[in-house]
Amino acid sequence: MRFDVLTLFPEMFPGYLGQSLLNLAIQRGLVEVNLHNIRDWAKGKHKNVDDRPFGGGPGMVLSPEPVVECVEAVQQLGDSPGRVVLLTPGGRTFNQRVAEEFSDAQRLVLLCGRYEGFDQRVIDILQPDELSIGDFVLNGGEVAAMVVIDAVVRLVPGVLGDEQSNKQDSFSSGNRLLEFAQYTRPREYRGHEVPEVLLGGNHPAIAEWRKQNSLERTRQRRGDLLDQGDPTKTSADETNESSAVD
Ligand code: 6GU
Repeated sequence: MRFDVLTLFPEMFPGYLGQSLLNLAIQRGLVEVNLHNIRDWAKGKHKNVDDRPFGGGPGMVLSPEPVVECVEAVQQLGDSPGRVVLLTPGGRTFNQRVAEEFSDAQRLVLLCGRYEGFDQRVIDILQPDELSIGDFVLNGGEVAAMVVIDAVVRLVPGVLGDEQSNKQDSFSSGNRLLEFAQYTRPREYRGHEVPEVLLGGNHPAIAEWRKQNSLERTRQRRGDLLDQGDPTKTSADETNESSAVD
């Protein structure tokens, strides 16, 4: 899978991209991340990429020309154009469902904003998928782009090694339960003991303990996940079941 990241701050990425799982995926050729500096498409002596908003107000707005021209040039690279994703607090909220959908793509073009945002013509012309990572405001889309890459890369076949591991993840299709508590050695630490059932080899009992622990944690922390029906099924599963009965 190929990612192209368009940003005014490409230096923010190499530290993150060099990190273990992602670095390994890149080394194995499963994932490719190309960084592009929007400023390289700015014209004039000062290479300006932003300007004051028409109508007044604080901050600066990213100009349409360098952004649109950067996206168009980047789309010419590679075998086929990618899906354009613009990272903005005003976008639809990213979640595991969206990560699953993106992991089916061959190529994603991630457009990171700064300042007070993009000139609206960028959106009108490129018609990107506008995406937010949650209800809070970041200084720019770079960290959000890393979040999207991180979540999507885990779903690319071969990246995790064990293909089962992401199917069981919380929030993946078919699982709306939080993870159960995990323990390793020592058996006792500062008076806190590992639950007895995990120490014996009774695997059905261990599976039952883990299921109950997941349910209990989900009830305590994220009751909203349990209000949506069977937490081990997707809403699509439930729709199919009821139509099968009809
Ligand atoms: Cl994608 N960008 C910015 N600047 N802030 C955000 C965000 C994105 N998602 C949540 N907050």
